[in-house]
Amino acid sequence: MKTVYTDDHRLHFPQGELFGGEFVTPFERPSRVEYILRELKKRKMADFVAPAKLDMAPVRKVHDRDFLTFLETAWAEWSKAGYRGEIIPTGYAARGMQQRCPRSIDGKAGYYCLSMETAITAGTWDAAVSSAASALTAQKLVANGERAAFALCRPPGHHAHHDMYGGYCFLNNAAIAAQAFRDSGAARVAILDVDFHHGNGTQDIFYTRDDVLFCSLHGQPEDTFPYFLGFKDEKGKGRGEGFNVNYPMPPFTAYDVWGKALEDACKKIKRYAPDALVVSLGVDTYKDDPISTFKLTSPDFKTYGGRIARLRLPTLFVMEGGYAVEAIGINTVNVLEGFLDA
Ligand code: B3N
Ligand code: ZN
Repeated sequence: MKTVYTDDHRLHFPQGELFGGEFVTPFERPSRVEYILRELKKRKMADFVAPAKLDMAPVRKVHDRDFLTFLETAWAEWSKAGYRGEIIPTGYAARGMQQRCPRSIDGKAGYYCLSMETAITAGTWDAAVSSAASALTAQKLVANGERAAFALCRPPGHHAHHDMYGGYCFLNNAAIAAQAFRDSGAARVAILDVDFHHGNGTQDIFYTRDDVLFCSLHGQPEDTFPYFLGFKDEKGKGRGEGFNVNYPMPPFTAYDVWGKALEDACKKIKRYAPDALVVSLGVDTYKDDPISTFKLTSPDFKTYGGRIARLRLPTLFVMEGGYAVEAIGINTVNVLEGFLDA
C-alpha cells in the first residue's frame, strides 16, 4: 500500500495548547508523523509518494469561500495588527449572538474557531494545504485502481466544518477526498470514522446529503471533545436523513463493545453499497492515549484493519488523531497490515 506524505507538516508546530487553564506543549505535534514513518520503514511498507499540488476544486465544494480566505490570510492580518503570539481568539459567536463575521482579525478568528486549543501559526495554512493535497493524491491512487492507499495527513481534518476550524483541524482532508471520489465518478461514498473523537466536521459537511454515508465511532459527547455534536439521535437532515450514523460510547470502552459498533457500521456500509470507502483513521482509541479514554490494545488495531478489508471496497485511509507517540506507529501500521493480510 502506498503512503502519501510530505515533510511540509512541520510548517505547523504551535508552541502552546490551552489545557486545564495552562499552556502545554501541543499533543498534536510533528513527532507523531516521524513515529509512523519509522514503523512503516521497519515493516518494509515504505512505499512513499509525494503529494501533487492541491486541486482546490473539491476543497471549495466542502468549505466556505470566506473561511478559506480567512485561513490563508489570518497570520498576515494577525501580525499586521501587532500581535506577537499565536492566533487564539478570545471572543466567540456564542448562543443568542449575531452570526456575522467581524472586520477585526481577533473577531474573525472567534467567528471561524470552534475550540481554543487549536492555535494558528505562520506555517499553518501551507501545512494544511499540503495535508489536504496528500489526501487528494492518495484518493487519486485509489480512484485509478489501487485497492487502498494511506494519506499520512498532518494537521488532521475531521473536526473542520464547512466554515469552522478547531480540534487541531483546519481543512477536512477526509471530506475533501470523499468529494473528489464523487467528482471522479463514484455514485456513493462511505466515510468510516474510527478516531476516538466524533468527526463533527465531516458530519456537518455531509449532513444534508444522501450521496455520502457517514458513520462515526467515538467517545460520547457528555464526556468527550467536541462535546456539542456526536449524539446518537443525529441521523442527517432532508435528503441526508438516515445517512449519518453515530456510535457514541462511554469512557473505558474496550474492543468487546467497540468491535460490535464497528460490526454494525460495517453492515450499514455494506448495505449502502458505496463505490469507495474513506476511513478517518485516528488511533487515539488506544488504551494509553494521553487525551482519550478508550481501551483498545495494539492487536485490536490489526483485528479491525482486517474487518475493514473484508468490506472489499476501494479504500482510502486518512490519518486523524493519536497522541501516544511511542505507540502511534505500531497502532497505525497494525491497521494497515491487518487490512493487507485479510
Ligand atoms: O479533550 C481534550 C483533552 C482531554 C484530556 C487531556 N488530558 C488528560 C491531558 C488533554 C486534552 N482537549 C480538547 C482538544 C482535543 C482535540 C482532539 C483532537 C483529535 O484527536 N481529534 O480526533
Ligand atoms: Zn481524535
